[in-house]
Amino acid sequence: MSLQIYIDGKWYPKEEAKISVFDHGLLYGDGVFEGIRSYGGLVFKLQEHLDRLWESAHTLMLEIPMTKKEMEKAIIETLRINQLLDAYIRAVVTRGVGDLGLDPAKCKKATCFIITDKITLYPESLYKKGLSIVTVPTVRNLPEAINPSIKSLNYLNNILAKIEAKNSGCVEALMLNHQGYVAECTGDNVFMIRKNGTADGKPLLLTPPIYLGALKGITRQAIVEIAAAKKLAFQERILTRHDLFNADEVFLTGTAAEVIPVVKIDGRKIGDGKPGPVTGSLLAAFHQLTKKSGVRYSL
Ligand code: PXG
Repeated sequence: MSLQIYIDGKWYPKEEAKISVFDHGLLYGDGVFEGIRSYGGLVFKLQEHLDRLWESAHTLMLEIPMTKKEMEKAIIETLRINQLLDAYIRAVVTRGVGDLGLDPAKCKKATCFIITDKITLYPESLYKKGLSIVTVPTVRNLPEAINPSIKSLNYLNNILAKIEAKNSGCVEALMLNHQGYVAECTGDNVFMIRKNGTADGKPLLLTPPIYLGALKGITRQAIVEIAAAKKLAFQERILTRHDLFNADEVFLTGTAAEVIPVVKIDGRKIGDGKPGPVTGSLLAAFHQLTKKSGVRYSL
């Protein structure tokens, strides 16, 4: 059976799942989305993803034509119809069908669709060997322009950065903000570890504050909570490329990547050039969390 896609209350085979060319999500990138995962019949951090979707929509004055509970039901029903226990879930809300003008008031009702599919993971070798990333010239969107905390359908900023990374032979880009401070990657938040970073010589985990121009990542938050439970010292701190170059470990976090080590940035070796022990223990703890927490469903 073909993959079934939810659009505005009905399910369609993927070949027939279509939305209008007059939808402002397509014409202007006017809409919001979430990328969510389920692990063995548990939807990970579903409430947090729905909250972020609703917050992004609120800022855009985009009214989502269903409740969070209804969206939750629609997601779980879509997973069931497609018989998926381990899945990548994409929930999208667009401004809806309007005319060729910008005016969102011409769009009478938002369009909601949900795609659930098998997840395509980064190859296992990247977790074993670690990523090599590169700083790109395209800076992260200004918070005063398109705030990076809005998970909108306008991802051109990130796509340009991704193209620049790929042109340099890397799969991921390090993005700075307009002041030159580390912001995030194209679809992941960034962390670093100093192995003797605390006053008493213990490891210190650092990540840039959100206001410097990053998405408030749900995986980022999970890692911060895991660090607290492990009594690993953590601070949000303004970071430069110099700080990352001289870190003992660097890793990225995101729904797709989970926790992935970075071993080279702009040709500089990070630490000993191999994925580090703190990154490894955070990834293991994250895997544990995905196995035991989430919204449970059965097929
Ligand atoms: N920063 C940005 C810009 C993102 O888009 C993250 C950080 C990580 O957030 P979460 O909540 O997932 O921990 C994201 C999320 C993909 C893909 O297929 C990932 C995202 C968006 C679109 C596609 O890897 N990212």
